[in-house]
Amino acid sequence: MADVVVLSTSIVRPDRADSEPVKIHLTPWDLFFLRSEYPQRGLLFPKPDPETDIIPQLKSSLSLALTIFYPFAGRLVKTENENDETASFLVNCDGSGVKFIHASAKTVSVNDILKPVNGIVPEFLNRFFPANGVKSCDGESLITFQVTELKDGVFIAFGYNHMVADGSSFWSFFNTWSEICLTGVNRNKNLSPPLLLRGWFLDGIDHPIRIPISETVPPSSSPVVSSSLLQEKVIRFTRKNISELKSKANGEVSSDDRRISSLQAVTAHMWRFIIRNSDLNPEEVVHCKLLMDMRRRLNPPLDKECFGNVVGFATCTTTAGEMVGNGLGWAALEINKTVGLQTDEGFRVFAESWVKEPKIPDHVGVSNSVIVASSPWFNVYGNDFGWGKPIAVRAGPGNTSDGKLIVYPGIEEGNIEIQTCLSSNVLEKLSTDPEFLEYACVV
Ligand SMILES: *[C@@H]1O[C@H](CO)[C@@H](O)[C@H](O)[C@H]1NC(C)=O
Ligand SMILES: *[C@@H]1O[C@H](CO)[C@@H](O)[C@H](O)[C@H]1NC(C)=O
Ligand SMILES: CC(=O)N[C@H]1CO[C@H](CO)[C@@H](O)[C@@H]1O
Repeated sequence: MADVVVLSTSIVRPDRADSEPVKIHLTPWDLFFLRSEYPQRGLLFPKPDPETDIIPQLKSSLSLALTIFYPFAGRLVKTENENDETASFLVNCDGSGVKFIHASAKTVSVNDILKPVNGIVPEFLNRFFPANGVKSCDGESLITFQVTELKDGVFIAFGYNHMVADGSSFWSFFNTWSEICLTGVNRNKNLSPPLLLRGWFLDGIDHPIRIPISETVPPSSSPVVSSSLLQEKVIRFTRKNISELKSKANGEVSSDDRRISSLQAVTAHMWRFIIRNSDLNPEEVVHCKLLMDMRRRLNPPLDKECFGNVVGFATCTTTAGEMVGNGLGWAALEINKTVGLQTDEGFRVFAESWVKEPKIPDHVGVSNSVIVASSPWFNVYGNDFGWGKPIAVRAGPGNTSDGKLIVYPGIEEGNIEIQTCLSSNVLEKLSTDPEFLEYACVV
Protein backbone atom coordinates (compact mmCIF):
# COMPACT_ATOMS: atom_id res chain seq x y z
CA MET A 1 0.00 0.00 0.00
CA ALA A 2 2.74 2.37 0.82
CA ASP A 3 4.80 3.95 -1.89
CA VAL A 4 7.90 5.36 -0.28
CA VAL A 5 9.76 7.75 -2.54
CA VAL A 6 13.25 8.87 -1.59
CA LEU A 7 13.48 12.58 -2.36
CA SER A 8 17.09 13.14 -1.34
CA THR A 9 20.02 11.54 0.43
CA SER A 10 22.74 13.67 1.94
CA ILE A 11 25.49 13.75 4.53
CA VAL A 12 25.15 16.09 7.49
CA ARG A 13 28.45 17.08 9.09
CA PRO A 14 29.11 18.62 12.47
CA ASP A 15 29.15 22.38 12.47
CA ARG A 16 32.83 22.25 13.36
CA ALA A 17 35.26 19.39 13.89
CA ASP A 18 38.53 19.17 15.77
CA SER A 19 41.64 19.01 13.66
CA GLU A 20 43.01 16.26 15.91
CA PRO A 21 40.21 13.64 15.90
CA VAL A 22 39.43 11.89 19.18
CA LYS A 23 39.75 8.11 18.98
CA ILE A 24 37.45 5.92 21.03
CA HIS A 25 38.67 2.46 21.96
CA LEU A 26 36.07 -0.26 22.11
CA THR A 27 35.43 -2.46 25.14
CA PRO A 28 34.35 -6.11 25.10
CA TRP A 29 30.70 -4.97 25.52
CA ASP A 30 30.99 -2.73 22.48
CA LEU A 31 32.65 -5.42 20.39
CA PHE A 32 29.97 -7.87 21.45
CA PHE A 33 27.67 -5.90 19.09
CA LEU A 34 30.10 -6.04 16.14
CA ARG A 35 27.91 -8.35 14.08
CA SER A 36 24.54 -7.06 15.27
CA GLU A 37 22.25 -4.94 13.20
CA TYR A 38 21.72 -1.28 14.01
CA PRO A 39 18.88 -0.82 16.49
CA GLN A 40 16.25 1.33 14.80
CA ARG A 41 13.56 3.52 16.29
CA GLY A 42 11.14 6.04 14.88
CA LEU A 43 8.90 8.76 16.19
CA LEU A 44 5.58 9.70 14.64
CA PHE A 45 4.78 13.40 14.65
CA PRO A 46 1.75 15.43 13.64
CA LYS A 47 1.96 17.31 10.36
CA PRO A 48 3.90 20.57 10.50
CA ASP A 49 2.52 23.80 9.11
CA PRO A 50 2.82 23.42 5.30
CA GLU A 51 4.53 26.83 5.16
CA THR A 52 7.50 25.54 7.16
CA ASP A 53 10.24 23.74 5.33
CA ILE A 54 11.29 21.32 8.06
CA ILE A 55 14.16 19.62 6.24
CA PRO A 56 16.66 22.53 6.27
CA GLN A 57 15.79 23.20 9.92
CA LEU A 58 16.28 19.58 10.87
CA LYS A 59 19.61 19.42 9.06
CA SER A 60 21.09 22.61 10.48
CA SER A 61 20.10 21.72 14.03
CA LEU A 62 21.42 18.19 13.50
CA SER A 63 24.73 19.66 12.45
CA LEU A 64 24.92 21.59 15.74
CA ALA A 65 23.87 18.53 17.76
CA LEU A 66 26.62 16.52 16.06
CA THR A 67 29.15 19.14 17.07
CA ILE A 68 28.35 18.27 20.68
CA PHE A 69 27.85 14.53 20.15
CA TYR A 70 30.79 14.25 17.74
CA PRO A 71 31.39 10.47 18.11
CA PHE A 72 28.24 9.83 16.02
CA ALA A 73 29.79 11.77 13.13
CA GLY A 74 32.90 9.59 13.11
CA ARG A 75 33.65 6.29 11.45
CA LEU A 76 34.53 2.81 12.58
CA VAL A 77 38.14 2.00 11.67
CA LYS A 78 39.31 -1.58 11.31
CA THR A 79 43.00 -2.44 11.48
CA GLU A 80 44.15 -5.91 10.50
CA ASN A 81 47.05 -7.09 12.63
CA GLU A 82 49.06 -9.11 10.14
CA ASN A 83 51.18 -11.19 12.45
CA ASP A 84 48.36 -12.98 14.30
CA GLU A 85 45.31 -12.92 11.98
CA THR A 86 43.40 -10.61 14.25
CA ALA A 87 41.74 -7.28 13.72
CA SER A 88 41.22 -4.30 15.99
CA PHE A 89 38.58 -1.60 15.87
CA LEU A 90 38.20 1.95 17.05
CA VAL A 91 35.90 4.87 16.41
CA ASN A 92 37.68 7.79 14.80
CA CYS A 93 35.73 10.98 15.55
CA ASP A 94 36.79 12.63 12.30
CA GLY A 95 33.63 14.58 11.51
CA SER A 96 32.79 12.50 8.41
CA GLY A 97 29.11 13.09 9.10
CA VAL A 98 25.88 11.12 9.11
CA LYS A 99 23.53 9.95 6.40
CA PHE A 100 20.22 11.79 6.15
CA ILE A 101 17.40 10.58 3.89
CA HIS A 102 14.34 12.64 3.04
CA ALA A 103 11.41 10.55 1.80
CA SER A 104 7.73 10.81 1.15
CA ALA A 105 4.84 8.35 1.58
CA LYS A 106 1.78 10.43 0.85
CA THR A 107 -0.65 7.52 0.82
CA VAL A 108 0.06 6.63 4.45
CA SER A 109 -1.78 8.37 7.24
CA VAL A 110 -1.01 8.59 10.94
CA ASN A 111 -3.88 6.23 11.74
CA ASP A 112 -2.39 3.47 9.56
CA ILE A 113 0.38 3.39 12.17
CA LEU A 114 -1.66 4.15 15.30
CA LYS A 115 -4.54 1.79 14.54
CA PRO A 116 -3.19 -0.99 12.32
CA VAL A 117 -5.33 -3.90 11.15
CA ASN A 118 -5.62 -6.54 13.95
CA GLY A 119 -3.13 -4.55 16.01
CA ILE A 120 -0.24 -5.97 13.98
CA VAL A 121 2.60 -3.51 13.40
CA PRO A 122 2.29 -3.04 9.60
CA GLU A 123 5.06 -4.26 7.32
CA PHE A 124 5.19 -1.07 5.30
CA LEU A 125 6.65 0.62 8.38
CA ASN A 126 9.95 -1.14 7.63
CA ARG A 127 10.44 1.14 4.65
CA PHE A 128 10.40 4.21 6.87
CA PHE A 129 13.62 3.01 8.52
CA PRO A 130 17.00 3.91 7.03
CA ALA A 131 19.36 1.14 8.15
CA ASN A 132 17.61 -2.16 7.41
CA GLY A 133 20.16 -4.94 7.49
CA VAL A 134 23.10 -2.65 8.34
CA LYS A 135 25.49 -4.25 10.82
CA SER A 136 27.92 -2.56 13.19
CA CYS A 137 30.91 -3.99 11.32
CA ASP A 138 29.77 -2.59 7.95
CA GLY A 139 31.61 0.64 8.64
CA GLU A 140 28.80 2.94 7.49
CA SER A 141 27.55 6.21 8.91
CA LEU A 142 27.36 5.52 12.66
CA ILE A 143 23.88 6.91 12.75
CA THR A 144 21.46 7.26 9.86
CA PHE A 145 18.23 9.22 9.65
CA GLN A 146 15.16 9.03 7.51
CA VAL A 147 12.48 11.69 7.63
CA THR A 148 9.37 10.44 5.83
CA GLU A 149 6.54 12.85 5.13
CA LEU A 150 3.13 11.21 5.38
CA LYS A 151 -0.32 12.37 4.34
CA ASP A 152 -0.98 13.93 7.73
CA GLY A 153 2.22 13.50 9.71
CA VAL A 154 5.97 12.97 9.72
CA PHE A 155 7.95 9.92 10.77
CA ILE A 156 11.51 10.57 11.96
CA ALA A 157 13.42 7.29 12.08
CA PHE A 158 17.02 6.44 12.82
CA GLY A 159 19.36 3.52 13.16
CA TYR A 160 22.60 3.67 15.11
CA ASN A 161 25.68 1.63 15.78
CA HIS A 162 25.33 0.06 19.23
CA MET A 163 29.11 -0.01 19.68
CA VAL A 164 29.13 3.79 19.80
CA ALA A 165 26.16 4.46 22.04
CA ASP A 166 23.48 2.73 24.04
CA GLY A 167 19.89 3.86 24.38
CA SER A 168 20.67 6.18 27.23
CA SER A 169 23.36 8.08 25.27
CA PHE A 170 21.32 7.96 22.10
CA TRP A 171 18.27 9.62 23.67
CA SER A 172 20.38 12.26 25.29
CA PHE A 173 21.67 13.16 21.81
CA PHE A 174 18.16 13.09 20.34
CA ASN A 175 16.80 15.30 23.15
CA THR A 176 19.58 17.81 22.45
CA TRP A 177 18.88 17.79 18.72
CA SER A 178 15.14 18.45 19.13
CA GLU A 179 15.83 21.17 21.68
CA ILE A 180 18.27 22.94 19.34
CA CYS A 181 15.75 22.69 16.51
CA LEU A 182 12.92 24.03 18.69
CA THR A 183 14.81 26.92 20.27
CA GLY A 184 17.06 27.78 17.32
CA VAL A 185 20.25 28.13 19.33
CA ASN A 186 22.71 30.71 18.10
CA ARG A 187 25.57 29.17 16.18
CA ASN A 188 28.28 31.12 17.93
CA LYS A 189 27.10 30.42 21.42
CA ASN A 190 28.73 27.66 23.40
CA LEU A 191 26.07 25.01 23.17
CA SER A 192 26.53 22.94 26.29
CA PRO A 193 29.25 21.44 28.44
CA PRO A 194 31.63 19.22 26.48
CA LEU A 195 30.61 15.62 26.05
CA LEU A 196 31.80 13.38 28.84
CA LEU A 197 33.52 10.37 27.30
CA ARG A 198 33.94 7.08 29.06
CA GLY A 199 37.74 6.73 28.97
CA TRP A 200 39.38 3.35 29.42
CA PHE A 201 38.19 1.89 32.70
CA LEU A 202 39.43 -1.68 32.33
CA ASP A 203 42.71 -1.93 34.23
CA GLY A 204 44.78 -4.90 33.16
CA ILE A 205 43.16 -5.20 29.73
CA ASP A 206 45.25 -3.95 26.81
CA HIS A 207 43.63 -1.98 24.05
CA PRO A 208 42.92 -2.03 21.22
CA ILE A 209 41.56 -5.52 21.76
CA ARG A 210 42.58 -8.08 19.14
CA ILE A 211 39.81 -10.23 17.67
CA PRO A 212 40.32 -13.23 15.38
CA ILE A 213 39.43 -12.17 11.81
CA SER A 214 36.96 -15.05 11.55
CA GLU A 215 34.86 -13.45 14.32
CA THR A 216 34.75 -10.09 12.61
CA VAL A 217 33.04 -10.85 9.34
CA PRO A 218 29.27 -10.68 8.92
CA PRO A 219 27.50 -14.03 9.34
CA SER A 220 26.74 -15.72 6.05
CA SER A 221 23.83 -17.94 7.03
CA SER A 222 20.49 -16.53 8.03
CA PRO A 223 19.18 -17.05 11.56
CA VAL A 224 17.18 -20.10 12.55
CA VAL A 225 13.78 -18.46 12.75
CA SER A 226 12.78 -16.98 9.44
CA SER A 227 11.55 -13.46 10.04
CA SER A 228 8.44 -14.08 7.92
CA LEU A 229 6.93 -16.09 10.78
CA LEU A 230 7.41 -13.23 13.18
CA GLN A 231 4.87 -10.55 13.90
CA GLU A 232 4.79 -7.57 16.20
CA LYS A 233 2.17 -5.92 18.35
CA VAL A 234 2.38 -3.06 20.80
CA ILE A 235 1.16 -3.98 24.27
CA ARG A 236 0.13 -1.25 26.67
CA PHE A 237 0.18 -1.26 30.46
CA THR A 238 -1.61 1.64 32.09
CA ARG A 239 -0.36 3.25 35.27
CA LYS A 240 -3.12 1.42 37.16
CA ASN A 241 -2.23 -1.93 35.52
CA ILE A 242 1.39 -1.42 36.55
CA SER A 243 0.67 -0.61 40.17
CA GLU A 244 -1.72 -3.56 40.42
CA LEU A 245 0.92 -5.89 38.97
CA LYS A 246 3.54 -4.52 41.30
CA SER A 247 1.42 -5.07 44.42
CA LYS A 248 0.34 -8.51 43.19
CA ALA A 249 3.98 -9.54 42.67
CA ASN A 250 5.09 -8.15 46.02
CA GLY A 251 2.09 -9.77 47.73
CA GLU A 252 3.19 -13.19 46.52
CA VAL A 253 6.71 -13.09 47.98
CA SER A 254 7.95 -13.17 51.57
CA SER A 255 8.04 -9.86 53.43
CA ASP A 256 11.86 -9.60 53.18
CA ASP A 257 11.65 -9.71 49.40
CA ARG A 258 9.00 -7.04 48.90
CA ARG A 259 11.09 -4.74 46.75
CA ILE A 260 10.06 -5.86 43.29
CA SER A 261 9.94 -2.84 41.01
CA SER A 262 7.17 -1.90 38.57
CA LEU A 263 9.28 -2.79 35.55
CA GLN A 264 10.25 -6.15 37.05
CA ALA A 265 6.57 -6.96 37.67
CA VAL A 266 5.59 -5.96 34.13
CA THR A 267 8.49 -7.92 32.61
CA ALA A 268 7.56 -10.97 34.68
CA HIS A 269 3.94 -10.74 33.49
CA MET A 270 5.08 -10.65 29.85
CA TRP A 271 7.57 -13.48 30.29
CA ARG A 272 5.13 -15.79 32.10
CA PHE A 273 2.39 -15.41 29.55
CA ILE A 274 4.71 -15.71 26.57
CA ILE A 275 5.97 -19.02 28.00
CA ARG A 276 2.46 -20.18 28.87
CA ASN A 277 1.37 -19.58 25.29
CA SER A 278 4.47 -21.12 23.67
CA ASP A 279 3.54 -24.81 24.12
CA LEU A 280 6.97 -25.83 25.39
CA ASN A 281 7.76 -29.11 27.12
CA PRO A 282 8.08 -28.59 30.88
CA GLU A 283 11.79 -29.47 30.86
CA GLU A 284 12.73 -26.93 28.18
CA VAL A 285 15.09 -24.24 29.39
CA VAL A 286 13.86 -20.66 29.02
CA HIS A 287 15.67 -17.35 29.46
CA CYS A 288 14.86 -13.76 30.08
CA LYS A 289 17.69 -11.46 28.98
CA LEU A 290 17.70 -7.89 30.15
CA LEU A 291 19.90 -5.21 28.63
CA MET A 292 21.02 -3.11 31.56
CA ASP A 293 22.72 0.22 31.94
CA MET A 294 25.86 -0.55 33.96
CA ARG A 295 27.12 3.04 34.54
CA ARG A 296 26.10 3.29 38.17
CA ARG A 297 26.91 -0.33 38.92
CA LEU A 298 30.61 -0.01 38.13
CA ASN A 299 33.11 0.71 40.85
CA PRO A 300 33.94 3.54 40.76
CA PRO A 301 30.64 4.34 39.02
CA LEU A 302 30.65 6.18 35.73
CA ASP A 303 28.75 9.42 35.51
CA LYS A 304 25.11 8.91 34.52
CA GLU A 305 25.66 11.23 31.56
CA CYS A 306 28.81 9.48 30.40
CA PHE A 307 28.55 8.99 26.61
CA GLY A 308 29.00 5.56 25.04
CA ASN A 309 27.77 2.03 25.22
CA VAL A 310 27.79 0.69 28.78
CA VAL A 311 25.21 -2.06 28.73
CA GLY A 312 25.42 -5.50 30.19
CA PHE A 313 23.20 -8.52 29.72
CA ALA A 314 21.52 -9.99 32.78
CA THR A 315 20.24 -13.49 32.00
CA CYS A 316 17.61 -15.15 34.09
CA THR A 317 17.18 -18.87 33.41
CA THR A 318 14.54 -21.41 34.39
CA THR A 319 12.42 -24.11 32.76
CA ALA A 320 9.03 -23.82 31.13
CA GLY A 321 7.61 -26.19 33.78
CA GLU A 322 8.89 -24.09 36.70
CA MET A 323 7.50 -21.00 35.07
CA VAL A 324 4.03 -22.42 34.49
CA GLY A 325 3.92 -23.98 37.96
CA ASN A 326 4.73 -20.73 39.75
CA GLY A 327 3.08 -17.34 40.02
CA LEU A 328 3.89 -13.76 39.08
CA GLY A 329 5.75 -13.05 42.34
CA TRP A 330 8.07 -15.97 41.78
CA ALA A 331 8.97 -14.92 38.22
CA ALA A 332 9.41 -11.28 39.26
CA LEU A 333 11.70 -12.33 42.11
CA GLU A 334 13.82 -14.40 39.72
CA ILE A 335 14.24 -11.29 37.58
CA ASN A 336 14.88 -9.11 40.61
CA LYS A 337 17.64 -11.44 41.83
CA THR A 338 19.30 -11.63 38.41
CA VAL A 339 19.32 -7.85 38.16
CA GLY A 340 20.85 -7.64 41.64
CA LEU A 341 23.69 -9.93 40.54
CA GLN A 342 24.97 -7.47 37.93
CA THR A 343 27.97 -6.09 39.76
CA ASP A 344 31.22 -4.39 38.91
CA GLU A 345 33.09 -7.58 39.70
CA GLY A 346 31.02 -9.75 37.37
CA PHE A 347 31.34 -7.16 34.62
CA ARG A 348 35.15 -7.14 34.89
CA VAL A 349 35.48 -10.91 35.17
CA PHE A 350 33.49 -11.24 31.96
CA ALA A 351 35.80 -8.76 30.20
CA GLU A 352 38.96 -10.53 31.34
CA SER A 353 37.83 -13.94 30.17
CA TRP A 354 36.31 -12.57 26.96
CA VAL A 355 39.52 -10.95 25.71
CA LYS A 356 41.34 -14.27 26.01
CA GLU A 357 38.99 -15.82 23.47
CA PRO A 358 36.73 -13.23 21.87
CA LYS A 359 33.45 -14.62 20.56
CA ILE A 360 30.99 -12.42 18.78
CA PRO A 361 27.40 -13.59 18.37
CA ASP A 362 25.68 -13.21 14.98
CA HIS A 363 22.68 -11.79 16.75
CA VAL A 364 21.71 -11.55 20.37
CA GLY A 365 18.71 -13.86 20.35
CA VAL A 366 18.73 -17.51 21.43
CA SER A 367 15.78 -19.82 21.29
CA ASN A 368 13.13 -19.83 24.03
CA SER A 369 14.19 -16.48 25.33
CA VAL A 370 12.70 -13.08 25.75
CA ILE A 371 15.08 -10.16 25.36
CA VAL A 372 14.12 -6.93 27.06
CA ALA A 373 15.63 -3.80 25.53
CA SER A 374 15.12 -0.05 25.78
CA SER A 375 13.57 1.60 28.80
CA PRO A 376 10.39 3.29 30.02
CA TRP A 377 12.58 6.06 31.48
CA PHE A 378 13.90 7.36 28.15
CA ASN A 379 12.65 10.81 27.23
CA VAL A 380 10.74 9.91 24.08
CA TYR A 381 7.71 12.20 24.18
CA GLY A 382 9.62 15.33 25.21
CA ASN A 383 11.12 15.69 21.71
CA ASP A 384 9.42 18.65 20.10
CA PHE A 385 11.23 19.93 17.00
CA GLY A 386 8.91 22.88 16.70
CA TRP A 387 5.64 21.48 15.43
CA GLY A 388 4.40 19.42 18.35
CA LYS A 389 5.36 16.44 20.46
CA PRO A 390 5.54 12.88 19.11
CA ILE A 391 2.34 10.87 19.07
CA ALA A 392 3.89 7.40 18.96
CA VAL A 393 7.19 5.55 18.98
CA ARG A 394 7.96 2.36 17.06
CA ALA A 395 10.99 0.14 16.70
CA GLY A 396 12.14 -0.78 13.21
CA PRO A 397 13.74 -3.95 11.90
CA GLY A 398 17.17 -4.68 13.32
CA ASN A 399 17.81 -8.00 14.97
CA THR A 400 14.15 -8.26 15.59
CA SER A 401 13.97 -11.76 16.85
CA ASP A 402 11.49 -14.10 18.41
CA GLY A 403 10.92 -12.85 21.95
CA LYS A 404 12.27 -9.34 21.52
CA LEU A 405 10.48 -6.88 23.80
CA ILE A 406 11.16 -3.20 23.27
CA VAL A 407 9.99 -1.22 26.24
CA TYR A 408 8.92 2.41 26.02
CA PRO A 409 7.05 4.95 28.03
CA GLY A 410 3.47 5.33 26.81
CA ILE A 411 2.21 8.65 25.57
CA GLU A 412 0.22 9.02 28.80
CA GLU A 413 2.47 9.56 31.75
CA GLY A 414 3.05 6.46 33.83
CA ASN A 415 2.12 4.05 31.04
CA ILE A 416 4.49 1.49 29.59
CA GLU A 417 4.26 0.21 26.01
CA ILE A 418 6.08 -2.88 24.81
CA GLN A 419 6.64 -3.61 21.13
CA THR A 420 6.52 -7.38 21.22
CA CYS A 421 7.98 -9.57 18.50
CA LEU A 422 6.91 -13.22 18.56
CA SER A 423 6.14 -15.97 16.14
CA SER A 424 2.68 -15.20 14.82
CA ASN A 425 0.84 -18.09 16.50
CA VAL A 426 2.25 -17.32 19.96
CA LEU A 427 1.50 -13.63 19.50
CA GLU A 428 -2.08 -14.44 18.51
CA LYS A 429 -2.58 -16.64 21.57
CA LEU A 430 -0.96 -14.14 23.90
CA SER A 431 -3.06 -11.27 22.68
CA THR A 432 -6.30 -13.17 23.22
CA ASP A 433 -5.38 -14.77 26.57
CA PRO A 434 -7.96 -13.36 29.03
CA GLU A 435 -5.67 -13.73 32.06
CA PHE A 436 -2.88 -11.83 30.29
CA LEU A 437 -5.32 -9.13 29.20
CA GLU A 438 -6.51 -8.56 32.74
CA TYR A 439 -3.47 -6.29 33.17
CA ALA A 440 -2.64 -5.23 29.63
CA CYS A 441 -4.16 -4.32 26.31
CA VAL A 442 -3.08 -4.51 22.69
CA VAL A 443 -2.76 -1.03 21.20
C1 LIG B 1 -5.74 -2.33 32.99
O1 LIG B 1 -5.98 -1.18 32.19
C2 LIG B 1 -7.18 -1.27 31.43
C3 LIG B 1 -7.26 -0.04 30.55
O2 LIG B 1 -7.24 1.12 31.31
C4 LIG B 1 -8.38 -1.38 32.39
O3 LIG B 1 -9.56 -1.56 31.62
C5 LIG B 1 -8.18 -2.57 33.30
O4 LIG B 1 -9.21 -2.61 34.25
C6 LIG B 1 -6.84 -2.48 34.00
N1 LIG B 1 -6.65 -3.68 34.82
C7 LIG B 1 -6.12 -3.63 36.04
C8 LIG B 1 -6.06 -4.93 36.78
O5 LIG B 1 -5.65 -2.61 36.52
C1 LIG C 1 15.10 -6.27 44.12
O1 LIG C 1 15.88 -5.29 43.45
C2 LIG C 1 16.16 -4.15 44.23
C3 LIG C 1 16.90 -3.19 43.34
O2 LIG C 1 17.95 -3.83 42.67
C4 LIG C 1 16.97 -4.55 45.45
O3 LIG C 1 17.18 -3.40 46.26
C5 LIG C 1 16.23 -5.59 46.21
O4 LIG C 1 17.04 -6.06 47.25
C6 LIG C 1 15.83 -6.73 45.32
N1 LIG C 1 15.00 -7.66 46.07
C7 LIG C 1 15.33 -8.93 46.17
C8 LIG C 1 14.40 -9.74 46.96
O5 LIG C 1 16.33 -9.40 45.67
C1 LIG D 1 17.70 -12.60 14.23
C2 LIG D 1 16.83 -12.03 13.22
O1 LIG D 1 15.65 -12.27 13.19
N1 LIG D 1 17.42 -11.22 12.34
C3 LIG D 1 16.69 -10.57 11.28
C4 LIG D 1 17.05 -9.11 11.33
O2 LIG D 1 16.46 -8.45 10.23
C5 LIG D 1 16.85 -8.93 8.96
C6 LIG D 1 16.19 -8.04 7.93
O3 LIG D 1 16.44 -6.72 8.21
C7 LIG D 1 16.43 -10.36 8.78
O4 LIG D 1 16.91 -10.85 7.56
C8 LIG D 1 17.00 -11.19 9.92
O5 LIG D 1 16.42 -12.44 9.85
